[in-house]
Amino acid sequence: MKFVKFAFLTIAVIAIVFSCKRDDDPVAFAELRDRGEQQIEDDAALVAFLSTHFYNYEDFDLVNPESPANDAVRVSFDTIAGVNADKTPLINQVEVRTTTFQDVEYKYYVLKVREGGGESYTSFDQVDLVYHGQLLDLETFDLRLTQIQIPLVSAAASTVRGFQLGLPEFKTAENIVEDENGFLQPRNGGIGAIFLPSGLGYFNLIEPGIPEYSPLIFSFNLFDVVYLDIEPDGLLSSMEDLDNDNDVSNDDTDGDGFPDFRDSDDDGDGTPTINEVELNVYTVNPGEMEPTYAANEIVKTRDTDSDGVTTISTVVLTDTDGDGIPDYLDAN
Ligand SMILES: [Ca+2]
Ligand SMILES: [Ca+2]
Ligand SMILES: [Ca+2]
Ligand SMILES: [Ca+2]
Repeated sequence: MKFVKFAFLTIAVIAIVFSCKRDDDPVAFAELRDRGEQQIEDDAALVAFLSTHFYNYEDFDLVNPESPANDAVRVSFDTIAGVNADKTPLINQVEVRTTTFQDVEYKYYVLKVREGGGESYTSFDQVDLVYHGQLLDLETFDLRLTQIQIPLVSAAASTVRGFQLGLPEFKTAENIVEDENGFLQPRNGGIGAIFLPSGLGYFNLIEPGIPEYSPLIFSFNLFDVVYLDIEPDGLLSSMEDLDNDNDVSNDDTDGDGFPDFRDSDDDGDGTPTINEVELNVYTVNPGEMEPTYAANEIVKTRDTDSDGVTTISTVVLTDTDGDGIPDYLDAN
């Protein structure tokens, strides 16, 4: 479900979670360390943090996570000490995830306060959220209190790997409602945090406020998603991860150095991809039957408006010579 965003909520700023920089930006790197050794150190630091800190779980209605009372509550952290000595440590509440990145086995941690009742998305889409980025000493390196739209992977820049992996575990808001002050508020969006080793963060890259080899904490409230088609060629970026390894940077059908998700002619045969697929848009009124799709027709997006009218956008991967390779990937 798409909702209208007010202009004041859509402040377009480049967030610090982009790890790739423009060519004219100065980039500073610290001396390169061994990824495997750094990971051992980072995981120990993360476990120590999670064992000695708690989050504001008492501010949330965890009996009814979908309660509107949770919608505007942000996750925050504090040390287990003094009057907070009896709090439950994060280590008892997070979920452990593993992933292989740059040939190293990484662990990161996910705190799911609420999964969210809206749409799912992939590591290659654009999320709309508020977030707080902190170091393990709880120093803030980035804070977005108004909604910001961040492409997890785009042609020019990508978020850190841990962000790409962690965010899609949460869903967007289910819908939007007007609050008592007349402002539109997202309802039942994902709320949580991710705790990342430096190897899934900036590693040896030195960013403002982020020393090299810093584990990172991001806490966030999810609102909306845009399914990205970067070039655009009619195929969502998420459809261009041909080997299904959750990485679109290594799928380059014609081997020209431009991965398919930002190559407007994937097979390099001189005919743009968008001319080698068939794009359809269907409008389904309430009570009407869904269209019957072709065998090689893929639904890209489905939006239902407030009148119950659903707009479905699809792409047909035509295969003219019937050899099993769709035309856009078939240079012959
Ligand atoms: Ca595309
Ligand atoms: Ca891939
Ligand atoms: Ca290519
Ligand atoms: Ca082509």
